[in-house]
Amino acid sequence: MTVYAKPGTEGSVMSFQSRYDNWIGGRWVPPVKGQYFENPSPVDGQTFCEIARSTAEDIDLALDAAHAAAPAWGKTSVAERALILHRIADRMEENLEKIAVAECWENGKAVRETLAADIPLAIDHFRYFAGAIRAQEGGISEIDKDTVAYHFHEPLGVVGQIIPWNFPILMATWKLAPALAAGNAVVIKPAEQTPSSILYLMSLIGDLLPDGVVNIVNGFGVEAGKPLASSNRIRKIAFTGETTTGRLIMQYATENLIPVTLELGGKSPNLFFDDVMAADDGFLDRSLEGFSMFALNQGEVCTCPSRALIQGGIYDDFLEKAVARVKAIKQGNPLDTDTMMGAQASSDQWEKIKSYLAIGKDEGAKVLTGGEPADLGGDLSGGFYIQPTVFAGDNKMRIFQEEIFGPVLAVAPFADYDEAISIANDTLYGLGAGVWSRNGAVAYRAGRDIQAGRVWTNTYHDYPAHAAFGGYKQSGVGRENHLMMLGHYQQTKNLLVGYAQEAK
Ligand code: TXE
Repeated sequence: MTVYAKPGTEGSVMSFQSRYDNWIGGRWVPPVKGQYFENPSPVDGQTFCEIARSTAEDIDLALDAAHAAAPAWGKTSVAERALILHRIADRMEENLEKIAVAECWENGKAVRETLAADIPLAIDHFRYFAGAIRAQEGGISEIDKDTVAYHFHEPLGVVGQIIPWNFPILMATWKLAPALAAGNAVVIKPAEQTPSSILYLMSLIGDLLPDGVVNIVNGFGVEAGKPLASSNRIRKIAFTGETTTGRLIMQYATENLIPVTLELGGKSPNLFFDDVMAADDGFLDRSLEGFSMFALNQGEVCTCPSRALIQGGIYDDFLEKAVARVKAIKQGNPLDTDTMMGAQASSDQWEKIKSYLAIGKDEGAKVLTGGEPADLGGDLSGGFYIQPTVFAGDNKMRIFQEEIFGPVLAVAPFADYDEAISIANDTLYGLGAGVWSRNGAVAYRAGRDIQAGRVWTNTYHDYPAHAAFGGYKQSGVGRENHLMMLGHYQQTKNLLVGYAQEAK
């Protein structure tokens, strides 16, 4: 067990600056209006730095820098861009512990996850797209014996990106790596709840990129996000966040006729068929682990398996074991490597989750465990903690239909396969799902019948860079990760060439 020291205190592996300006054109640039906002850590509720509160003027400066950088960056060879992405990955790996502690302190998530998952996945993402861009090929169509159509991938130019607070570094990486690999210059606006870990990262890797290729402008949604998303100086906008905000982003983009990728909310079902309890072997244990995944990252995951559907024949027995498993989740100081569940990312999110605990109780759902905020006492008493909570109810309840984005699970039984699929699909969302069964045919059919962009089968919450990720229905537009992501950051140039010497 290791307990990391609080950033900036004696023995800590890293410290934040007390104030962060924007990162524009390869240097720190104060906000034009000179305003800053406070950034508290959800671990203890105390402000640890202040952040540029940017407006349209700052977005314009960042767009100027990006436009100045884009032509040259777009013309670099793919080998050169790939090398830079590899160098970024290497630098991050050398500083993994520091970035992991920064991410933990800013977001409240457990350091054992940032060390083992968030930051290693981010590093691998740069490496994956460094390889992907070198392997990408164009195409040739033979129109007739003298005429050839060549297809080239060209960058879009300058792109805008807006990210949320649940995985600050990983979400930045999911957007930056493919955009940069494809040769675009970027203006990115982090979430106001987690503005500093990406700036800390830039202080480590900023020198590896040409000036202006990546620009980071912080601030609030309407003040800084909207001027970026609605600017006619970007050729694409990529967004991750709430579905209602995604709708606005699409409206802004419509005005400028630019492509949009949206990664939005979810209410993912996790299905447990009777046969998971056929024997008390490793498979059952794995399924119980899959059940408890709703609490990973404090439930602040767009694919959080927030609805568990359990077949009638095993409902009581499986649930008894599963609830015991949830009770064993160790909640505590996020800087302690033994801690499995940390703090919710912000006081607003904490309040939202508490309101859903009340809603669930009011609508008659039964609390099987948890159901209250958690007071961890001592230095952590000002932090934003919630007990991992399991409700039993039915799929018409609000706690089954609305995205809570916290460690709150809603459980219901199903009688047979058809009912399982019908409940699973009875949602506005379609981002993720889980299926647990030893029967390959059932698992395969369920995977195809559930209307979601990602269905995990006998596993959950794996995020490899080379598997496509994105939503059906109200969960989004387009995909992230995987080679196909490059296409969202490129446009196709067709050269149609006639080689005939004589007149036609
Ligand atoms: O999201 P917002 P919030 C869900 C989750 C959460 C809820 C609210 O249920 O409880 O959304 O979170 C920027 N123009 N998800 O309020 O507002 C904003 O500054 C341009 C799911 O944080 O969508 C931030 O950078 N930008 C989700 C980003 O959008 C605007 C992850 C996300 O903020 C803007 C996060 C505007 N008008 C929340 N308004 C997931 N799918 O993973 C806001 N922003």
